[in-house]
Amino acid sequence: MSQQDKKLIDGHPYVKYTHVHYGAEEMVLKSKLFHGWMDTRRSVREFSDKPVPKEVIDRVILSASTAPSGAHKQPWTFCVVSNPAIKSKIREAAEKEEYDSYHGRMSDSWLKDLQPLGTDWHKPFLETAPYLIIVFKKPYNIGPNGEKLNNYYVNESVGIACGFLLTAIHEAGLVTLTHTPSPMNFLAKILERPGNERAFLLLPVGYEADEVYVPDLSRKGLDEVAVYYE
Ligand code: IYR
Repeated sequence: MSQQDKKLIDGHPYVKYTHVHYGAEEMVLKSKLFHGWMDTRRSVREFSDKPVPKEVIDRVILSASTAPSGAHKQPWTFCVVSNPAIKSKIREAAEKEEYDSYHGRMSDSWLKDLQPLGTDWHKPFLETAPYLIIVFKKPYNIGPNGEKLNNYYVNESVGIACGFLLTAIHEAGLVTLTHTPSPMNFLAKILERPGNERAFLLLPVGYEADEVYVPDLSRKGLDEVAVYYE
């Protein structure tokens, strides 16, 4: 980047920014193709144990970490588990919580809503998938003197990063599942995370198993999800 592309504004460094521009037709086509591609993404609960190149995991995490965040604090940590013993520990703890959820903690209407998805407390994918990515949010950072430095819009920021992560995983030709065992504080314990990290989402990542069926669902149409004020 040449010198004239950078300048100080109010004493802070800025760089010149221009985004790529398309003609209207190409823009419509690109947005159409992207929607079509994103609409092929599905949550998958049965995984193959086929190995995945680690660099793909590194890259999807880097893509997730490009998400905007409150005051650019990037209040997230992505823990990547491929160690079979740790995966087993996570499965055991998650299934214990899920068993209790499915046998009393979840309401009847919640269980009824989940019936078409065929979920239950068994979570074999926690051992089968070659990688588990556990996303932690950081409500605060710890300063040099041990003081708490609050982050901002942490749920929004980490939620957006997870959206980017799902998109990057799909783009790489891999599948995942947004798994939210509840409560999920066992994850910070097993992974020995520092006190300022809270588990946010667990994503098994890999290839789908042979012959996987997913619920035959359709997505809401534009008229159901968007309201235009013209
Ligand atoms: N966390 C549980 C239950 C569950 C809840 C919802 I809402 C889902 O869309 C799917 C599952 C589980 O992972 O089985």
